[in-house]
Amino acid sequence: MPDLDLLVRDFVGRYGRRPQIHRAPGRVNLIGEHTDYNDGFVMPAALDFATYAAAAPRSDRILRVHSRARDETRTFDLDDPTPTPVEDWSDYVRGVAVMLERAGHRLTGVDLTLTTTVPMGSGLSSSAALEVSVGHALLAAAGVAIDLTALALTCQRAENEFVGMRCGIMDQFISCRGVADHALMIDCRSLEARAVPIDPRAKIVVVNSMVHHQLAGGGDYNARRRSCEEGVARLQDALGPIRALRDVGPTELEDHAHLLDEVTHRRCRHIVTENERVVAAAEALEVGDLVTFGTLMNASYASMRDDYEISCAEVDVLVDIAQKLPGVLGSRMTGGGFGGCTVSLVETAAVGEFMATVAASYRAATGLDPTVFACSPAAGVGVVEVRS
Ligand code: GAF
Repeated sequence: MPDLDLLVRDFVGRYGRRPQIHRAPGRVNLIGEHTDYNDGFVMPAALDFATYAAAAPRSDRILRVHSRARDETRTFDLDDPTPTPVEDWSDYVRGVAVMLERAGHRLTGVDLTLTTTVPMGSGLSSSAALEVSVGHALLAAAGVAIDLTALALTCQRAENEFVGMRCGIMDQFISCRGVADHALMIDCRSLEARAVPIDPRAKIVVVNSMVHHQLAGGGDYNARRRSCEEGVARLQDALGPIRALRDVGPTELEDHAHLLDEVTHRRCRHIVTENERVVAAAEALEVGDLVTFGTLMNASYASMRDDYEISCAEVDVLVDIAQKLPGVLGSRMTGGGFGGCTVSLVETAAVGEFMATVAASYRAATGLDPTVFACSPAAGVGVVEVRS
């Protein structure tokens, strides 16, 4: 938790009145990577790391937003007829405002100050935490009753259509609807979600590889998405009107592999097998079968590395170290990929030793100094009371 008194004092000093504070968490995904935009299944948990938006309404239609992390302020007019991205952090703020208005909400001007504890560019969904905290603040300032699933969809749209990153719904959904001490098994087609408790015999440990992860431009990420669309287009000829890779099973895919080029086949194989792994993993966690859950995490990683090709050399080293340490049930990269963080499920009694050993071994192997966090799943977006 950042110093919220300081955030309030900063806000009062800057804008001359008291704010309401909106907190939206980052996330770690336990299993189900790149399946969300294929209408499939994912299983993330919200984190203690969060973005905090201090906000107070104005009497006009101006949005003024200060980022404490960057020490920069931007001002937008909600009545600007041609809002244009400027390719920095403020696009997430403006994009959310634009999409909320397009969804039919009449916003009021707002003064905002942002602060965050989500490590940026580390695959823990700092962008969604920013979008959701701002969206929640803007709706509250306008006096609109907040539907959390609709807010998640609007924030995703801001990222897809304003920022230009064709992300799925996972990050915004978990930031809106996360449940403390639980992961969410989300069906990204129906948007139904069930909360699965994290077994107290194990802890989620996140390790930041310190290899920078940059998805905002969308290049490699969007290319993976295009491969999936290409796969669907080709398989449709044989399988009939399938809407997404969600509608294809592993056997069906193999039976029609000749319709796909080698790379597209591997991309599709990751998605269809990953969907099966998520379903099995949720069932395993629900019956307390942590060994099966961990084995599925390891298989998910192999598939991300070999078929989807979204890992990198340093993360391969980190996962390899983690998977061999005592008490580790499973370990994999989490998030969009190309660097960022790993997630490991570690027996509670072994967590202390794991945290020390994984850091030292990774440092020795790569010269990089990782950060390591033991995490307890947090709740989704909400207002935080500050008494001072
Ligand atoms: C990023 C995206 F934003 C998500 O929608 C998801 O696709 C994830 O990468 C990969 O699982 O975080």
